[in-house]
Amino acid sequence: MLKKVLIANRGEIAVRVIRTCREMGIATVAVYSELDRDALHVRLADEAYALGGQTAAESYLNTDAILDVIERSGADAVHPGYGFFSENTDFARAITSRGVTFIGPPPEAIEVMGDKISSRLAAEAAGVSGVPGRSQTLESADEIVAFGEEVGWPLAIKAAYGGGGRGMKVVNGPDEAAELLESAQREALSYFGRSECYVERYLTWPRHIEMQILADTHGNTLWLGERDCSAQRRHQKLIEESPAANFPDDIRRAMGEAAVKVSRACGYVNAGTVEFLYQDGEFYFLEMNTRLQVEHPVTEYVTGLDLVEWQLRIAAGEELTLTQDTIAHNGHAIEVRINAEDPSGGRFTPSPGAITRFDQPSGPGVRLDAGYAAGDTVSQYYDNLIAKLVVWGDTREKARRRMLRAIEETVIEGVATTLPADVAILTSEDFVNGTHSTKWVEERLDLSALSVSATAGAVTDDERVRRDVTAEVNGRRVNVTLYLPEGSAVAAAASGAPKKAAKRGSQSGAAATGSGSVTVPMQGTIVKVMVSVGDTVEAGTAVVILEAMKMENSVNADKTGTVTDVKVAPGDSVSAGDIVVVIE
Ligand code: MV4
Repeated sequence: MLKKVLIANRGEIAVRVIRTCREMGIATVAVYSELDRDALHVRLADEAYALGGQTAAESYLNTDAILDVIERSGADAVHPGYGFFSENTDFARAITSRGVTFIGPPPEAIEVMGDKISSRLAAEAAGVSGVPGRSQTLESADEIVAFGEEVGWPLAIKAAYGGGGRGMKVVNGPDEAAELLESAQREALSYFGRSECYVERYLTWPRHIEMQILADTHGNTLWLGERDCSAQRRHQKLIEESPAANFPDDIRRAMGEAAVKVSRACGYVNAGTVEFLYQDGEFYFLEMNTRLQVEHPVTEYVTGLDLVEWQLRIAAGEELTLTQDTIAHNGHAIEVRINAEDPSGGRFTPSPGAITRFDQPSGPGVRLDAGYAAGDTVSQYYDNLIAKLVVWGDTREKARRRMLRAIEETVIEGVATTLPADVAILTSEDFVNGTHSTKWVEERLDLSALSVSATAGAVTDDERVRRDVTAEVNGRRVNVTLYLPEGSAVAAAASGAPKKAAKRGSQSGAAATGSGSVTVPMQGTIVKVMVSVGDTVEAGTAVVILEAMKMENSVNADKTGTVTDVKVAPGDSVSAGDIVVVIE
């Protein structure tokens, strides 16, 4: 078995991995950026090492710093979580060449599934079809027109080397083909560095259903059941569930077997997910996610398995002790993502800041995977997922009601959260009936009346005599407890960090007036520009959408006024601090 695992991640997924390691008696090594010195994953790990830096690029994506910590800590394996290094083959090869185990798939499997054309070809070779289309790069718009005449409209043009929802264009008829091909290629080049695109039929009301698989190094590959992730907005999932509603058993089995074929075709090992679009009783291969996913707990609830435990056991070379017909599929699980975002008016504006109060739900059938506790700060630099709330019930309706009860018990103050939007989804007729699709939140669900404000809770100010201080000794985190005279300057200084954080949070609730030169907080790509010169904007409204680290973030007006300059266009790359819009 593995002895010491370094978790190259932060937030709830780092906490999730640490928990299973502790249960298995495996030592854990956390790494942290300057902003995460006191983060929950750091507090829970056996050892923690500073990476330095604030942004992800400076810290959690700093290969040299992480390789150095691997060496210093003596970790024999690395769990990458999701995001960051989870699908980075250079990183996987770098650690493997040092004799350290990468807790994930072989790099070759990541590569095959890394682009749409090669993954589509691999799936097809295994007898699993994607959406009807052409598995070749488009050379001219005539090919689109010919394909449309053959199979009918609409069609989708997709980036061959893309991912997520970026760069997809819907072509409604032959006259749109040339212009949309050109813009799809231009966007593909700017997002992904390669302009190649291909075409397939466009499904107008699909559900996103994905199949969890587990594969060991002994040739055993099993499917564990599906997750319906159709409740999403701008390719950010909001709610996931298993089993999918109105999803027949024979289709489940066929999808499971298809997922196993795709996994085998790319030599997959470890936990993975095969994504499908499902419409009118047919499913189509979309892509494979070669990592543990955010929504894995719903599968854990219905199967009773610990997916992280199996990742670790598989990485250690163990053989699966399960067989396909002994895998349980009990009851129904639902997960809602609690993000630090303000869903008012359906806008989902990032709401970083200090969490001043966090009352966690509990009781029967409730699981909360949080990356933060009260007093912790959600930084603008990272994914703003605070926690995942997961419930189990023996039927879908019982799980849905249990989720509403658990949300009622949850109180988060200091930052706005997506919970009000989750309640709107869970209580809507389409969700109750299971008739929602991937386009439903954006096209049918009306969130315009939603209005929430980040309430800043009272900051407790009791002076304690005991002081717990975190120090770094040669870059390694150690906790020191000081007992100091009440009211002394040292005692006040030592208690400064949490109080400062709380004050920042309460200020962020108020709409402060800025300079009017709106800047982006991090490096990324502009995906949408919402204002033009001459528009009147109010402080707090989104002016551009910035994509960074696979997340779309809205960048907001910092004051009320008239737009006098727009410095960016969709597809532009920007660096932290770049001015995008000027308001006077
Ligand atoms: C599609 C589609 C309809 N027809 N392909 C968007 C993300 C990318 N990975 C694939 N996506 C889609 N591909 C065809 N031929 C609809 C989507 C889609 C979608 C897919 C999964 C989850 C959410 C989605 C939201 C909008 C569109």
